[in-house]
Amino acid sequence: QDKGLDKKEVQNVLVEDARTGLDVETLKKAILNNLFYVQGKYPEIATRNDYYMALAYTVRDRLLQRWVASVKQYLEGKHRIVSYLSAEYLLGPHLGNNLVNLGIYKEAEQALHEMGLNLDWLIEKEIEPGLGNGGLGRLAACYMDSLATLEVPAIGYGIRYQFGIFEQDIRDGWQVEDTDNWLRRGNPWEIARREISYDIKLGGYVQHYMDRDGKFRTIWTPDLIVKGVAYDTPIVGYKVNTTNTLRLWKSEAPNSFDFQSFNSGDYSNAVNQKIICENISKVLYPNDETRSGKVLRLQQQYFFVSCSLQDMIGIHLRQGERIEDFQTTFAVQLNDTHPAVAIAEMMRLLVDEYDLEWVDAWRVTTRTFAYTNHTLLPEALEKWDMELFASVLPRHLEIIQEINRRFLDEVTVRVYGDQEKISSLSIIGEGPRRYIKMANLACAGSFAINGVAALHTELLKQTVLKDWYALSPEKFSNKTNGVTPRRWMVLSNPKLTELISSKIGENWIKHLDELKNLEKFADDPEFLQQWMDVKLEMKTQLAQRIVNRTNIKVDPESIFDIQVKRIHEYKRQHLNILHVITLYNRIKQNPEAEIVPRTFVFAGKAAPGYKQAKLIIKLINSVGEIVNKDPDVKGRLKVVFYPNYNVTNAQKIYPAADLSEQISTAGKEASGTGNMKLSLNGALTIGTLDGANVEIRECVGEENFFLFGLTAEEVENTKSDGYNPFHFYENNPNLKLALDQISNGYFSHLDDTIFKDLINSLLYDDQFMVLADYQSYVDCQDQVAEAFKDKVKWARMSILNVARMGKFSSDRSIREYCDEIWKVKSVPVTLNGTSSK
Ligand code: CR1
Repeated sequence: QDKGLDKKEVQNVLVEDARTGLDVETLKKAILNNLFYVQGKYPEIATRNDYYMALAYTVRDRLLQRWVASVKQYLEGKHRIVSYLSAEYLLGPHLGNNLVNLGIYKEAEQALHEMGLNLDWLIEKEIEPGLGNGGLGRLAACYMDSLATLEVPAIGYGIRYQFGIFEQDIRDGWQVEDTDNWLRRGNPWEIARREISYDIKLGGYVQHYMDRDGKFRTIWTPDLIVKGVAYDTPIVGYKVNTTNTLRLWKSEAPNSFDFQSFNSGDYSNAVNQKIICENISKVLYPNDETRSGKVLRLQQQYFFVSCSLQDMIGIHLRQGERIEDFQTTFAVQLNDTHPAVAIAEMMRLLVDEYDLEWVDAWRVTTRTFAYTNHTLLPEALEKWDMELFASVLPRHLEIIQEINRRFLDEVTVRVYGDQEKISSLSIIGEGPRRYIKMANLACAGSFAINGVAALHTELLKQTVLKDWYALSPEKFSNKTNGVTPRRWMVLSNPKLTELISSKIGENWIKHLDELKNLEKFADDPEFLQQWMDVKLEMKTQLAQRIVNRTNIKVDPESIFDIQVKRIHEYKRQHLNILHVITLYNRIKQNPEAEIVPRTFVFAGKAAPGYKQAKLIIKLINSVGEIVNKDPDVKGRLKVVFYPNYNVTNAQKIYPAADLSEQISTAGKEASGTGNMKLSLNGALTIGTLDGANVEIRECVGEENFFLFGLTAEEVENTKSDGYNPFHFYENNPNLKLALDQISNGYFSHLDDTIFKDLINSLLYDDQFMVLADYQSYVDCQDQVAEAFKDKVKWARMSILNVARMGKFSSDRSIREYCDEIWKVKSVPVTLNGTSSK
């Protein structure tokens, strides 16, 4: 026996070896070690990418150590695990974020510096995984960060798309899409778990028979089987050991795939089958808040949901638990309806595969799932044509019909046979073609339903889910969205982070409410000056990027007026551009007019099939072309469309914003999260009473928020009173001039056809009340300009905004989900006897 050996000593030696140590010297050694043994290079011939990979593996080793400790700890006790089901995760680059969360950013910077390298260059080498469209996917990523930071056991499940959201280029002012081959240089952040895989059936037919014991049995004979393979990415919390798993499924041809028997020696057909299998996780659908009734999309949804549920059941049973108690091991959150087929799949697994009685299976299912709704837009509500659905998931159609039959039986009594209510609650829609309503499936099968901002939840209860609310009010609650201050402040805005911490310490990074301690410095002249200095520096950096990327020179002293988000009519980028044109016309009418210099920055992708959104991009660029080069303007106005908006670019843009444009038609933006990130980075908001704007304004104070426009209620009333946009056009000369210029080709080399559809839809339909809100918006913008003239006062408002944004941390959101929906507790993970760095 090695009695003389001090066990503690040995442990310390082991963990401080080159694989896991966190000090500068050890990091240096580890980087070189990985450069040599993973990349197979020595320093003289290593490329920048080799060094990026060496550093990434160095970081990954440290993540793995915590990951293993987390898994071990989770399996040792009995803890309820959060399972987040999301078709999208918009993660953003990992390297910088992992360095921040491990608490070794400075150390890594120093280590590289001593090796003659620069951390920023390596960070810029990373291609971000763009596995999401916009807010919904980014929210999932912020929530994964907060779950780990709050030490909550959690697994995120999704799809490992080989191609994420398209890359956007602008050519001749138009959006051009290019494929996003994000895996082309490999991915050091994932671990392929070849041993974790499941077979997924698709298509075919169903047979029922009675077995010898008189029990009804079901056999589903598919016409295709695909295999889902797990790819795991560790998600480490901020300065804690907790490292959760993001498990993304890749589709492949199954092992047993045998082209001999499958198609008697038809080799090319066999290859085709392989391609069909791999196609399922090939590409992310690039639509945001619109649905596409494509078979492949339903296959994607079912594929990842079935893999995930089979995986969870395996984890549950391996703990020695009974299948009937599944809900004690997992709380499963449905991120919108994209994974809602999980409710039918859970029933299938329990009834067909695990032999539970229907009522017992339904009890387990309805104690497992909770559903978050992310939009009120009717075009986003997922509906599947019943025949199409049956061709992909024949067994699930039967199950949904049975769920619906039992459900409507119960409901009929409760609504006293009110046919209108019954058909509104039915999971199956009637009409010339029958269809399946995924939101209704989600509501029927979930124990909790939530919206993503206070106003949104109220509108849900009053409109789209009205009858559901009447039926089960206790299921409903609001969970206002939040964003992670780690990525959106510490990583993206280190200067502001440092300045804030110099006054109030670093606690705010995990307890964002503590930002309120900044309020007492809002009148401190030195602090005000430092605040303005940081903002100017960030603006100068963005100006440099803008000129590099677009050749447009902008003035860092001007107002940086920023609207960055997906391009959509309801978000009203065209309202913003009408204001630009209005300012331009003021200058043209009087070149000496007093105009506070502004730089308008737009960024965002349009769904490739969304014509009006693409036209809006073209309009922004066309107006920019005229305004930016007009000598009368004397550089006072600049319009920039920054291409390829993604997480990487967002991190560079937010810190430089003075003004945050949150100008959606009231009642349309469920929450917004860009509004939170911009305000947290010191921008003041101009916005409508929509989504989380309402709560942001409540927090920052109405005197620090530029409010305009109709309320959600006024929008509805205006519409039901017979809204006539043409009336606004005829009666407002500035508005008329701007619209006429667009249609006449003033901004498009006299081509008077390009913007016709856009203008017609504004003049004769204007669903999103652009014309109704125009004057209120322009007036409000005039107040913005006036306020900006007093730089110190503006800075004071900016500080107060930041100080009062504490509520909008995703930590707060996740705490609410944990306490009120999931009923899960944190499980601190210890490493060498401690639970945090
Ligand atoms: C909403 O439009 C919200 C995010 C996250 C979007 C946006 O207002 O902030 O979700 N909805 O909750 C969406 O993508 C499919 O619906």
